[in-house]
Amino acid sequence: MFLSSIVGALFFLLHYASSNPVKGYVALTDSLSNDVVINTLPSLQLQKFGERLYYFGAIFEGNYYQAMQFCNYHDMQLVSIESKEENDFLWKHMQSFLGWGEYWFWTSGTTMPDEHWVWMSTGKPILFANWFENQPDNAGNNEKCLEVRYSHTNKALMWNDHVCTATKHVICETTVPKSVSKMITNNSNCNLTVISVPPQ
Ligand SMILES: [Ca+2]
Ligand SMILES: [Ca+2]
Repeated sequence: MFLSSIVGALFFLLHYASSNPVKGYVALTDSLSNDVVINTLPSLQLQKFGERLYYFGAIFEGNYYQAMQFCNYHDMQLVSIESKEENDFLWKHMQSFLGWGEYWFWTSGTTMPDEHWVWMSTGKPILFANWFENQPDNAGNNEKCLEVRYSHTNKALMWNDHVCTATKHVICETTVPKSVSKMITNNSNCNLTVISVPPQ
């Protein structure tokens, strides 16, 4: 009886570990309202690519405007993906903790206010792009914000225009290591919300 209980506990732990691929999370402390920061605890450590640092808000979910507020609050900017190398870096890093999941993330890309694609965080036009087939389609004449999709099979972040008020995860980036490092605290565990829908 005792032995079977031990075996059962081990089986549970193995199952739990295999179904929770997220590792290396750190907790952030926020004082924003729940409307702006929805369950930001915990998230990933900052990752370096060239002169940039990236924060993967795989726990945070909010609309485009809330995503921008979230990054700004942490002295960062909503991500602008300006090259294939940057797009590939983001995908490769996500692969290490998202595995076979599928997740949507907001970027700072938008067609507001004049129908031209720009990075809101930098004010620069979008030159490199990696759109899904048949995207951007500005469905309903109401898709003015740029989301990117992580999935294991695509081998790169794929892009789609979508409704700005939709809820997504977030990627932030910055070049200011000192101020960013102050917000990093302790390790913690978490569960991710799996999103698996085709682009609209
Ligand atoms: Ca960038
Ligand atoms: Ca679309």
